[in-house]
Amino acid sequence: MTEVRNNWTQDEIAEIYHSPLLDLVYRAATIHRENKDYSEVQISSLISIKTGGCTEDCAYCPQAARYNTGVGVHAIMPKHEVVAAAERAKAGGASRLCMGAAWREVRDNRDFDKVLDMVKAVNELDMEVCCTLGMLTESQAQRLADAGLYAYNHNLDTSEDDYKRIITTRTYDDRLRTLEHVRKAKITVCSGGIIGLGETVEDRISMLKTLSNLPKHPESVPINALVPVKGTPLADQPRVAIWDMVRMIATARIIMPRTVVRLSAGRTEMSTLEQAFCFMAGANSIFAGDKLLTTPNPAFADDMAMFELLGLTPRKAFKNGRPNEAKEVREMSINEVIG
Ligand code: SAM
Ligand code: DTB
Ligand code: SF4
Repeated sequence: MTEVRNNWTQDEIAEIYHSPLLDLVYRAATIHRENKDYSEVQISSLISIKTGGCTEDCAYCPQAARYNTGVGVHAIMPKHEVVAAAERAKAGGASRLCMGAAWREVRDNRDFDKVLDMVKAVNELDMEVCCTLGMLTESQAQRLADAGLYAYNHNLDTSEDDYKRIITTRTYDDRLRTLEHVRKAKITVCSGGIIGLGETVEDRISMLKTLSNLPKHPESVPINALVPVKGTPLADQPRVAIWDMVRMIATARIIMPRTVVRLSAGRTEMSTLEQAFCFMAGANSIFAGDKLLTTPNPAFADDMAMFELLGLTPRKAFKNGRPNEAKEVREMSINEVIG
């Protein structure tokens, strides 16, 4: 098993990122095979439980109220609809359901009580439940953990230096604080970013440095390619080159060897061959289902055909144990010793 390090430097990561592409992919693939069952790919299904009308100014986001993107504002989805969507996703092979809300932060109100109920209900379906609801306090994270939340998604998006160019309504430290609250509540951490925002390569490397130098690596790191949406300030950004996606995924795989690296937004623009290269480079998770939160995603049947063609199998839920189970606790302590 590859050593888990939490002290990667910018120069070390840059050297990996800039290595000749085939060497980079070969190294990442080798590490992937040493640490993971590389033919297993996690299928996570996304559902937008509260869409649009967000107060934040994230320059990429179609759900920010201040941009004219055509995304309407909806009330929170009823629990029965969420459960029905979860059941459909499970029947299709998804082991995780991620519920997203267009909120700056969670408030202790009736909507949060509804989310807690949804978490309990999806947990009872024996799926890994994930939420992405914006900033959390320590006690909100604990309430989500008590309801059975398995993972919390909270992306860093870009580097600390670049953050102000993309979002002015909160800080990088706000983001890191929420990740601390999630860790403290013993919920697994899902945190990654977006490429194609107009960031420099140094920004990408710096974001990977922040993620890999957290006291414990995130269990999942989503790598999103920007989906440019009309009406947002980043609507005219050029499409991300596939090689940039491959370099990000491979570098993440090498520096965070036990982490699930998710090939996230942007797959509708990628061919099967391009996605195969990303799996080769160490990606072992996707968001599946016809929609991400508000933008399209490949059709489920096409993804299943791709799995068949590439010999990939969907990963089962709770492979690393449930939170607070002996196996998980044991793995955490080994990681902590190594880290
Ligand atoms: N409001 C919460 C938050 O910001 O944490 C949760 C939902 S938010 C839509 C979740 C993540 O989606 C963002 O952090 C960002 O990384 C990603 N995202 C949003 N719009 C995107 C886009 N147009 N292209 C790629 N990723 C996007
Ligand atoms: C993540 O890293 N990507 C997902 C999920 N976490 C919440 C969201 C992608 C959103 C793409 C734009 C949209 O569909 O609105
Ligand atoms: Fe709101 Fe999240 Fe979109 Fe930012 S990314 S505008 S916080 S929904």
